[in-house]
Amino acid sequence: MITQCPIRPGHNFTYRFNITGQQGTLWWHAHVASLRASVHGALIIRPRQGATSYPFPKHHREIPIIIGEWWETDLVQMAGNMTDGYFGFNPVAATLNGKLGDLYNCSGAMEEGYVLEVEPGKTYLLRFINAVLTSEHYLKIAGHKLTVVAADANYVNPYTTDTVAIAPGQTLDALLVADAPPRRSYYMVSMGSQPTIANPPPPVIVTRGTVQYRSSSSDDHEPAGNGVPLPSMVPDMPDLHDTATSFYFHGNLTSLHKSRVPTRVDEHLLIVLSAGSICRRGHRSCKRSGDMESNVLVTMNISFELPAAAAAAVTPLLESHYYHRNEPVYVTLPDRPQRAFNFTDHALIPFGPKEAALEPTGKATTARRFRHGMAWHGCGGGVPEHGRFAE
Ligand SMILES: [Cu+2]
Repeated sequence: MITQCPIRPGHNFTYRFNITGQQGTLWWHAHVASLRASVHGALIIRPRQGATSYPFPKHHREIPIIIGEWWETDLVQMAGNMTDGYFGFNPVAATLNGKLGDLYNCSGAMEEGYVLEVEPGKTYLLRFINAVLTSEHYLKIAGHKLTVVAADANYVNPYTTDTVAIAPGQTLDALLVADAPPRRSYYMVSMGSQPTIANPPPPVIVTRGTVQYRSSSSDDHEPAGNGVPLPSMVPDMPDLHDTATSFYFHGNLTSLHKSRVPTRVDEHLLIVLSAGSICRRGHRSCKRSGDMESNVLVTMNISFELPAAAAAAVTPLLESHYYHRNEPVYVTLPDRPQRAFNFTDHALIPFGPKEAALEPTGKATTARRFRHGMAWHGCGGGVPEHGRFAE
């Protein structure tokens, strides 16, 4: 509903677009309701000059690895319920390239896991995509390190780590050198982190595949010593509620290219990513803080409303902007949050009446016009109390 109406079932749509200044991994996905959980795929942008122009050591093969989720919920209905303020939905499992892995036993037998076959001594470019709906994932491969070389189709200064943190929607390209003893296999584990400790706790969503070494001579596959095969090596995962690992991981990613920071600023905006509430059924006042009289809304100073609800005709936002300028379809995205307070002070807002007073917000179909070439300074922050929306 920004640049086009949804593609109807059985119809198709061709996108033609220029890719400028980006190389690496992106992904495509459905944007209706929560359908992106199951309708998605990798989009790989290779350098036009060929493989020799990668700014990192040569790799033998490249392999996309999509972290996904298994839902047993109607994803369209779920999005409707979330719009209604009900957020109690969870996936039942995670997947690596569509495979559940041996931690799951859905049909009476251990589920198949994703297998990454490698040759000793070779280097692999793994293109990780986090296609889950809301969870950041911690991913580790036992006995191996990963060197991150790109994030979201931008090269980064190579960063070597044993744990990668990948936010929902994010991509990371990382080099894996197959340099571990080849006689055993190694688990690749991906686990959804939980920034806040909730009551009741949501299920732990974790999946695993294996890295296996292909041998040149048959005796490499012989079990070690007394005939018992070595068990797959398991990585030590970060704590489920550990947020520091993600903080340091992302803090250590720096762009390979020098970026030019504008020295002149034309407009200042204070944009707060937060959660507020509105009263149900158009009431002016109501009980808040989770009461059923109000709905929870995520906001960027204001919450988003689909243009269909604001205008009589269903017109994508950009189209209505260009062709129907006089129709009051959208309002300007506000410069500041509706209520200002110390957004970083945990103690300021206990869950209760004090928070209820700060919660009221609004929703609208908003657009903001910027002059081409102008610089704007956006200063933003999240509200830690609403950790469930921290993504
Ligand atoms: Cu999207």
